[in-house]
Amino acid sequence: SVEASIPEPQREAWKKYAAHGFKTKEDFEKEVVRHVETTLARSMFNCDEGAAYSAASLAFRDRLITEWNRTQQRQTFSDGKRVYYLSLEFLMGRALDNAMLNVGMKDVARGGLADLGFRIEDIIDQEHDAALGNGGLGRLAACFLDSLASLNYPAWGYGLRYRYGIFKQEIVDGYQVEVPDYWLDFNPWEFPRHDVTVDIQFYGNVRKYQDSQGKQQVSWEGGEIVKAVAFDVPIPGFDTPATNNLRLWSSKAASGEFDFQKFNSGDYESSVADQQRAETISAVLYPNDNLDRGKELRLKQQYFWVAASLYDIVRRFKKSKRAWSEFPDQVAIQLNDTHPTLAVVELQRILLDLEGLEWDEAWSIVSQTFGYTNHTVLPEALEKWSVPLFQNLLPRHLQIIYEINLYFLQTVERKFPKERDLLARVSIIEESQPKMVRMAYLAIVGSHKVNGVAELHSDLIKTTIFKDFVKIFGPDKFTNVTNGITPRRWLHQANPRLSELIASKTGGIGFLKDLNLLNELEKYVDDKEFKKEWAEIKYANKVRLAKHIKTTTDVTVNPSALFDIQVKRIHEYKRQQMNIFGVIHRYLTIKNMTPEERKKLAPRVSIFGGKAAPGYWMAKTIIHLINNVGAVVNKDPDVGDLLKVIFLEDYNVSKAEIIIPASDISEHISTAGTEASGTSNMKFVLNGGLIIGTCDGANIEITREIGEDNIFLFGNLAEDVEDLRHSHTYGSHTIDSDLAKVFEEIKKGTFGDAGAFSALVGAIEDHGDYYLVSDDFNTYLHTQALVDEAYKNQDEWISKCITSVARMGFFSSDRCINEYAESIWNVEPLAPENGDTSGLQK
Ligand code: F58
Repeated sequence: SVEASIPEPQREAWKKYAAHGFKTKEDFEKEVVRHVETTLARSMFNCDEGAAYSAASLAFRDRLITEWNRTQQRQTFSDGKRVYYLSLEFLMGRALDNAMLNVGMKDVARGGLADLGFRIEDIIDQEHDAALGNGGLGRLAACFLDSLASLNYPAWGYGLRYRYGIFKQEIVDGYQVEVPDYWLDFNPWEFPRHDVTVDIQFYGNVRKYQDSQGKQQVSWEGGEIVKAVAFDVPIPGFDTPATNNLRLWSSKAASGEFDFQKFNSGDYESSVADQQRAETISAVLYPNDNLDRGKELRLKQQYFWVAASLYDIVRRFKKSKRAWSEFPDQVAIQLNDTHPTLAVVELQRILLDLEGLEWDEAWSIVSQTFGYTNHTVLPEALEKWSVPLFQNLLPRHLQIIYEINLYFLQTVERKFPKERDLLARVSIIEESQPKMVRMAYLAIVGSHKVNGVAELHSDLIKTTIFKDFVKIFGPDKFTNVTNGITPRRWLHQANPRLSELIASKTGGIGFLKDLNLLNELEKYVDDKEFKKEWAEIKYANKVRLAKHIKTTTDVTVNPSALFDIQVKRIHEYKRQQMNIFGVIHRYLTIKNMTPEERKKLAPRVSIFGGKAAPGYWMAKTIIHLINNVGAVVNKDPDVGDLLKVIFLEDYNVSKAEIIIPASDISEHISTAGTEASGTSNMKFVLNGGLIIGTCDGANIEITREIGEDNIFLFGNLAEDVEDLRHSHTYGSHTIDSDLAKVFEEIKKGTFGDAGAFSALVGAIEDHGDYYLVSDDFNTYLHTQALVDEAYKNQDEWISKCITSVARMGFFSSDRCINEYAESIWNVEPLAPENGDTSGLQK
């Protein structure tokens, strides 16, 4: 703030001693030793790998914060528009490796650590993942932060600092067991800002009164206050000094540590209870993926985070002393799904109740500021909140929602006077028992743009769940921004050897900033030497994964076998059950083969990984079946190397970095029309693996880019799904004959107690097969057979892989962020001035 700024005459001293962060290997070593000896209070006599990791991270953190400061100053002085990305999830994974690569100092760090007695890989491996997300949505937010910084966009992320991230998954006797993930024990990547706090109000009541000028005023009074404390995480861009900020809010009792009054009067328990209740708000990430549960604590989390973030954004805007009408020229806020939709209401409340603007003026500012990204069409995932719950927790916000709805419905009524049903259909308030607030509708009404995350998905939202809104607002409000991934983490960091090989053929590491340069690789599709190197790298990555499999599951797999991988959250719509049924079918086929026939078969390792939501029983059953099948197959001497079935425990970002580069084929086999985009499909192809997949989400655009010959597509199309479902329920539903054989075997008890899997089988046999497993099973098996055949011709296979990688430029999250910037946010990059370099070393 202005009051805390140092007077001009004393600033010389500050400039002279300004922190710069290390630049050379020697400086880096000095910093590491200093942090070990002072920050950590240890010495060379008790410096283990954990301490070395901490000290190395602190050295990098110091460097980042210097650039962070400069970036923030530059953005403040330039006084341009900023982007705020509001997401309840940021699935960041590890930070050290990423920071070293983005600032171009990994080799320096490798040398420095070696001088100090450590191997850099062991040090990187010490880091606990920041797992503040469930899956695709949270990881997308993390990729976006990387691109925003790398492209020099002035942007902040806002999220929650969960004390417990997504649970750790253990497999015990084939079952998933959840273990809490307490990750904050020592986190060198965050800066607590105990001076940046916001008081957040809950409950209470609303009072209307006339002020001294006779104007109607509204005040929200009483209830309870919880304090939000900011924790900042610096986000380094790649090959630029620009360092953005991710601000995570942590909750704390407003009264401080605990209530001394109560404490002194002997009421120890309740004084501590208040504190604990406040801290509960940011305690834990809800572990549901694509399911909405409507719990009060979740709504509290949402408001807590949204209110603190908006307070911060508005405070920053007010410092510029501009007129309110300029707010949308200075601020773009993106809603990552409906979870932050309360921000729309909160901004309207601030402008109306606190700043005294008229409704229309305020609403025009609000609706120009927000953009909303939808990530799902699954009805069970669309957020709704009960009106009574809202009334109790956020009484003023509920009033404002009713008013937003009233004005909205009035305009609809004027435009479509004869359509009574339409009003009920698009009302933000669902007239159910109890009434519900439909958050997606609120987000649409409160935003100037709504986007889906892949072409098919964006078309589907326009023709199904949001059809009425297209009619009301016109088609231009709805747009598509196909998802992307950061090539820095998902190629350069996860697959350094491939990155190096690509760099050697495309004129350096420029492709990491302009992924279309991958095109150059097409020249080498028939280059023998190049292909040999390519194959060697894939093999080495498979050896690395095989080692991981050995240490974690004690199963030995052959790295020459075809690695077939499906890693993602476990969900019926993603159809891991279809995959494991296919594996069982393969097992039965092998059992029935003669030894000669077996010799001709390509050996396969089927690898699964992913967490089931703790309350999602069917998903847990799928995990159980996979493990039981593995237990039978992996020790069957008839099978040997021909088939191995692996379930990798606790799939997360850092494990993905080992798993993805090792795949030959990966499975993206959701029922058509259910997976909004998928992003791991992009990661697998970028790492030189092929895909077996359905015509769903981004698979369709991947096919368009890389060519139909380079992907194994199968299954019914989205446009036919509805009719098929209808025919299951109202016509006759015969189960595919191969699938029936698989079910027979499960029922015989070959894979353990058949009763354990009866619901899984029953969902398909008796309960309508909602996800069309039986309908797609035949073409799935057939297409897997094509994969077997294709893999036998390694030379052609590798050509397909190289061609695919060469054509993946489109899927960089840089392209994606540029599209958001241009078509939704209307923001420009702010390039660092000449001479303002981070001392990049490649
Ligand atoms: C995912 N959604 C989509 N939601 O399923 C996936 O197709 C898409 O690629 C990705 O978003 C990015 O656009 C997703 O991950 C969640 O995990 C939510 C978490 C909070 C509760 C509701 C689901």
